[in-house]
Amino acid sequence: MAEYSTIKPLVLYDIPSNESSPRCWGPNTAKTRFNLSYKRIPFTTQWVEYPSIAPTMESLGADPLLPVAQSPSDEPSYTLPVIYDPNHDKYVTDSFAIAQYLDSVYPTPGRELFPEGTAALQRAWEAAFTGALQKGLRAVYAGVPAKLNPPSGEYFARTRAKRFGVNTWEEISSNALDASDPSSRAAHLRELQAGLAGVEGWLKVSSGGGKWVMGDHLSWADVFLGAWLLWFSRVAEDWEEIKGWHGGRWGRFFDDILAESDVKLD
Ligand SMILES: N[C@@H](CCC(=O)N[C@@H](CS)C(=O)NCC(=O)O)C(=O)O
Repeated sequence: MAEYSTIKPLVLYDIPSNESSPRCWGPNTAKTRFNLSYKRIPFTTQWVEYPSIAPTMESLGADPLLPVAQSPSDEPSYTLPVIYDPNHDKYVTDSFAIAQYLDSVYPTPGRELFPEGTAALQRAWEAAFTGALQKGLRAVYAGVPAKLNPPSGEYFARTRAKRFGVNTWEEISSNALDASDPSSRAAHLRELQAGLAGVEGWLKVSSGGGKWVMGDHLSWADVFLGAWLLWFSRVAEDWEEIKGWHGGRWGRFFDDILAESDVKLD
């Protein structure tokens, strides 16, 4: 494997939780964290609170996320992760584009995130995976604001309530996590479990019985799943239960990808 210990460290822009260590928690920035760690590319983290993402990225000259990377009706918007590569004086936005950039500029033979010819299929994996879990995600989202610093917590609750089409965040959080409403909480968890059952079915037909989506080769598709598991582990009140589902597959997968990536959590 190529050795990158002598290059200038890249900068990963990430959103902090309100815990001192680790501070990382979000699924999108975690993908890049896994990628950099797995490829053994040195990096430092620059923490940015949600309301500061757009002004900070605009002032740095980083690109907004283009609508095509989201849905056709969306406006361009500033999102994290963004990386800055001082070795090429370049900012890159969007976890998928960053992974492709890293594969092309820092090839690491044997640790390619996109083995030849697999990028389109891996893009499709993202869509299928996100679609499969979408309905149960309220159980995870509900735990986020309490994990963030006040400016980010307030921003997250306000913007995500709008995205879910509800007036106040309490409609999300009480639906999903109010222990006095067990059926509602259970309903969201069961949706999540059903979504993960679908993903488990895909993993079961992976070649040669290897533990990764592509058998023995860890790729972007695994990082996508691993980053979501990191998110669940950091914010979902029910993580202990979730990681035991499907014969303990999710807990095992999470431990495996943390170890294989040697992920720098910060
Ligand atoms: N497809 C993008 C999605 C990035 C994204 O949505 N990031 C969230 C943080 S998890 C964000 O920065 N949101 C900004 C906002 O809500 O204003 C990627 O994978 O990088």
